[in-house]
Amino acid sequence: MIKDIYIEKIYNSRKEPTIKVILETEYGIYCGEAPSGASKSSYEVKYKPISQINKIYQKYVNFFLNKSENIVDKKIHQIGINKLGGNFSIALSIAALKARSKGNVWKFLNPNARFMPFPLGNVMGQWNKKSIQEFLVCSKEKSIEKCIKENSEIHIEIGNYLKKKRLSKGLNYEGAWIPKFNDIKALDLLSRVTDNYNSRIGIDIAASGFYKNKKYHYQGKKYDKGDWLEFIKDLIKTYKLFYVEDPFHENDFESFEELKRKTKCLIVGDDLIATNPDRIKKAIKKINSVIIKPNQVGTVSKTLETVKIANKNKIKCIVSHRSGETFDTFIADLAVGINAPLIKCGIYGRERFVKLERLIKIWDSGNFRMARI
Ligand code: 2PG
Ligand code: MG
Repeated sequence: MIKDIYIEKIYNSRKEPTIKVILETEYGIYCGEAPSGASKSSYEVKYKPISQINKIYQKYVNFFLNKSENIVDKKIHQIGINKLGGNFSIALSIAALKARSKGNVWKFLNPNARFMPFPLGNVMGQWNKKSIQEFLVCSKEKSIEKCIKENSEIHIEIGNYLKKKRLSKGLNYEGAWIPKFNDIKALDLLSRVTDNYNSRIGIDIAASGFYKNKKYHYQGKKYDKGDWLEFIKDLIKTYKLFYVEDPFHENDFESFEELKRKTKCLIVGDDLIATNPDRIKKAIKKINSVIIKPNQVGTVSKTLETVKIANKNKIKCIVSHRSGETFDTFIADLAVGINAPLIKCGIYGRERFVKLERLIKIWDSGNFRMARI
């Protein structure tokens, strides 16, 4: 039973204001926090400005007070996420699930969960919308602690190299190094470094960011969709990529399908699906993996609907952080509880690391082994 609800303005890793919802129940106090994206899909639910949240809270808080935490998501959908705002909805929904599970979300979602997702770490990245957005590593070690350690070592080694050569522009939103050189050089460096580790390379192209007038405007050149597909296929082959996220713009289901047919790589839909059950229904047999970001769709129950459709259709779920993150560790529990083979939550920065720490804690609490990808 929800005895009281409070809201608090907090700041995400980008120092933007966001919202924390605090639920007081008969079993204790549970919180949920709303992260925020920078490169968003147009199919995501919309956030309300923080200045309006207090008014929304006043208007709707009575719908939830003295009700069971079990019906929070149902009530959110009755009211409508467009009225509550995606930020208020997701923070409330996460807090309610934590209350339902008395803080042990992964166990509540799946008491028999035994597999630990492999962490995908952001090592390099750009923020100019004309290049590949993220260069990722994923250790193949046999325990979560070893995987985290190896991802961190690669992050440190790349950082040291860039700083020594004066080729670093600092860190981006996800705590990854921004190199002063182009994507091909970044991939060359990453593959040289990872050769000495038990690791794999992935990228998030976030291709919607540079798709305009039916062409991909990439590093001074224009590609039509056929040429672009060949370019990505070559990258996968040359750099032995195991993971490619959003290689095409958010409406091009067909190219995702074609690329999936032509390679063994994980072809991952992020902006394409926006964690939306209706969008994943359209992507069956077209992608082999999907990004799961609960704040894209506004409630945990809608997120789990998308996961269910993905699992039924052998689409792998990759739980992911947002570029503007909070200290909430919910996505770590979610990844374990839904049996996700991968979790993308960065390497560097406290908001990222608390999620990895939570995974270590879960690992230590039971009999886990690393997932099968
Ligand atoms: C992505 C993310 C997370 P954002 O595209 O996958 O790294 O970025 O949260 O800005 O959408
Ligand atoms: Mg992405």
